Amino acid sequence: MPVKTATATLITVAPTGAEVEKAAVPALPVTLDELVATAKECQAAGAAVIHVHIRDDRARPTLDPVRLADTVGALREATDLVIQLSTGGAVTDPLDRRLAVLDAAPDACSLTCGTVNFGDEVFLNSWPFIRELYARTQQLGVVPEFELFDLGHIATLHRLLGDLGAPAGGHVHCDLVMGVPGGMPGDPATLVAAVAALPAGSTWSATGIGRTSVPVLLAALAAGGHLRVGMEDTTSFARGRPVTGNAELVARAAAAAELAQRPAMSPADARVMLGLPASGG
Ligand code: KMH
Ligand code: ZN
Repeated sequence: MPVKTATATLITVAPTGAEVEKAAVPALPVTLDELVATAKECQAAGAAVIHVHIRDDRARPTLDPVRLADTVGALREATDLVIQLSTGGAVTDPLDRRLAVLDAAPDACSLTCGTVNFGDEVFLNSWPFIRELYARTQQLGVVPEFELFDLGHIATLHRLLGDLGAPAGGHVHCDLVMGVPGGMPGDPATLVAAVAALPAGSTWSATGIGRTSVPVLLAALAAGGHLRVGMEDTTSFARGRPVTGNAELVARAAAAAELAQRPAMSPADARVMLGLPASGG
């Protein structure tokens, strides 16, 4: 069975991330109010999933458990989006804090399947950590999205599923994160190679970092995949034109999906595809 091609396009928005500085990009949503406002706009523009990193009062990345739980509650209250918390955090976050993200009871979480050079830093994901995080998602019923920054991460994903079995919800959904300096390049040939290596029956999205964002978006649509966009991944809408807000990235992705004859998927349909219950909480 090959990887699945859908008739609609799941759009995930990654609005904040851990790397972009608010001082450099004032449109970046960093407060809870800004995040909720962005989430509502992005849902209206066609997003079905939100990939969440949070910031502290000084706009620095944090994995504070109370803030995470408050964020999940506020997003549930204000939107129908599937709430996916980042367990990747920032490269400086300790592993125990990253494991504890699941205690905030999100619908879903990111789960990166390997270590990768990350610009001048290292994004550390050892096999024991990946295994422990995955086992916790299974125990707590949090649906993982497997983040794949390199082709070797796909081999680790196969090993993980072989060792520990199916994820919560029973469905494997992956996200190809392309164009990170140190990871796989964001080009069509690499995307096709990665998709060919994915587990049978899985679904996948792709995102391209920085200037690879539009080529990866177009390649993903052409190859039958889903999309992730957002200011975590790119702060430039076009050459010399900064992003003014996440919703315009979602709107562009939704328009491209429409053109590809696979319009944006609703949050309710995303829940069905990902194996989530009909409503969160
Ligand atoms: N901020 C990166 C170090 C994830 O969210 O799971 C990791 C990252 C992946 O963004
Ligand atoms: Zn992230």
